[in-house]
Amino acid sequence: MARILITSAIPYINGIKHLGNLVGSQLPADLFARFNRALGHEVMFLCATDEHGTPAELAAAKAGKPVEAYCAEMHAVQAELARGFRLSFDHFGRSSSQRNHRLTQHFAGRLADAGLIEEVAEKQVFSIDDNRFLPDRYITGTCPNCGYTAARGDQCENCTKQLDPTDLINPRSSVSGSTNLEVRQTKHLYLRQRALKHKLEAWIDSKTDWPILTTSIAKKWLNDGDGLQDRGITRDLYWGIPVRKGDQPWPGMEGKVFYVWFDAPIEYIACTAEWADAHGLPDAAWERWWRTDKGAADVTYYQFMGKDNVPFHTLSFPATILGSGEPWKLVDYLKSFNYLNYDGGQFSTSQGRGIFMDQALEVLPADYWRWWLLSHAPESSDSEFTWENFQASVNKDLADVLGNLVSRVTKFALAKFGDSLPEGGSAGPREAQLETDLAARLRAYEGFMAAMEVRKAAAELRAIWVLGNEYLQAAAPWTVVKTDPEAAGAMVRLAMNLIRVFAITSAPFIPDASTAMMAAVKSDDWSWPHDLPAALRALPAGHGFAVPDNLFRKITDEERADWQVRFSGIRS
Ligand code: B3M
Ligand code: ZN
Repeated sequence: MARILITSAIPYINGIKHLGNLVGSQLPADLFARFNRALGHEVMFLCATDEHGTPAELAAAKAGKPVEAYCAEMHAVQAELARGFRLSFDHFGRSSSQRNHRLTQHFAGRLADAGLIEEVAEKQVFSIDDNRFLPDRYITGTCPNCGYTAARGDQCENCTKQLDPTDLINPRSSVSGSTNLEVRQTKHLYLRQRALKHKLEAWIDSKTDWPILTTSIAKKWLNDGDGLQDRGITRDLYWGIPVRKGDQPWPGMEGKVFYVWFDAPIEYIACTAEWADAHGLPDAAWERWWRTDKGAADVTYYQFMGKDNVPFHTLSFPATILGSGEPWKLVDYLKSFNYLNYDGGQFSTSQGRGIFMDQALEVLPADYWRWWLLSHAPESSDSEFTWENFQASVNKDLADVLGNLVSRVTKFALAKFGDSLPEGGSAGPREAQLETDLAARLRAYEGFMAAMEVRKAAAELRAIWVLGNEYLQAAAPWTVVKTDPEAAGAMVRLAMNLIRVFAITSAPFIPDASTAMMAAVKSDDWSWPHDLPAALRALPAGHGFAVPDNLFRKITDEERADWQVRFSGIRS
């Protein structure tokens, strides 16, 4: 039994996530966690909300709420949606937790002791009316290069020129629109990442099994242009983790907080501590997942995230860990994703374009979305959601292939043999062939799942369902029963066992349907079919079963057209 630590990128608190966010981290991480649990491994699967920073402050202000209350509410909303999508986190934490405060301050203290923190005096734009420093991207003005009037202080969206806020003509605060701005002196802590470059490089070079998408991004940031930059890890904000050196105050840094990207990945660790606290367990219970000197040496650690998060996980967070000089676990395998697009454009949180998690569940249950999203995961390239494709995939894969198999078998069996499995008959060459084919596909499926090849795993699972259908089609028990009821009975027994095997193997993708299938064959033995011949004989003659409600319904053309219109608009 292996020990497997899995973290999904932690979603920002400021609003409900869209399906592109979901398929880029949390959902594939859940697939992998469920698969490894099904194999009997010890899994710790974590996620949390990423609560700090200017976006959270502004979203709270927009909602007219204190930021603490806003975050608490949105955390509950996101946790509920995660449950709705059946995301099987062992804990869904909060980056604003006291655990994260203490750990973040601890890491900063260790980095300072190691001489890896530098204090840098800076000039920054202060908005007098807003009574706050403004991050570069919250200053708007006219681009000196192209004349675009809504250029941001970090970059002009129109001509892509990188800017300094002081380059802008007629600068104003994007928070309030005020032009009452001045440049003030401030001081920030910088993490001397450049001093860690060789350590980071050696570590990344040792990861020969990482996907190209991951390593190419890491190397680009390590070597491109001026190479790895030292990084400001503090901000002049109210909402965040107060800057302290371990449990000591940090003279000169009063009133400042750590940068959200400094504390967010530390939440992976803090989240595990929150989990232990929630279960009344001692520190040793979470440390055995993270400290190689306290039992984590045999843990394999997997991270899941969208490609835009890769630099922070291959460079910044490892710099924090390596720089601390303490034996914390580093990621072993980093699975990153491209983007999912929406119907000819991009999903966009700011523009409310696409389908958001709450809306998706209002329209259809989780399994439908899980299946489509995972079977179309943007792995080797970006992928696109279209309603036509979604409809086709649901109707064909889920309704026609899997759902139909289950309903046909159970209904036929009930009609001809009553509500328990018939006796007699024996397997012939067709059944032997099915076993061989199925075993081969099952091993391939396991291989793809273990390798986190999500799309290939989905294709293999679909092929497994198809094998079942083809078998039934060729064996035709509904014809055979007229002349040889015992032979038809043997086919039904096998088909019913197939349903159980399909339920177990499909559960990482479509957990609710799997539960319904197990209920239909009245089994609660979820053990993985390592020994397929035995698994196909697990339900004996006389075993009860029930006809379940339709597992999946079809999406009609009217519904599709309706949803297309409903989701084309802008969400407020
Ligand atoms: N919240 C960005 C995102 O959700 C950021 C991830 C943090 S992972 C430590 O894509
Ligand atoms: Zn411009």
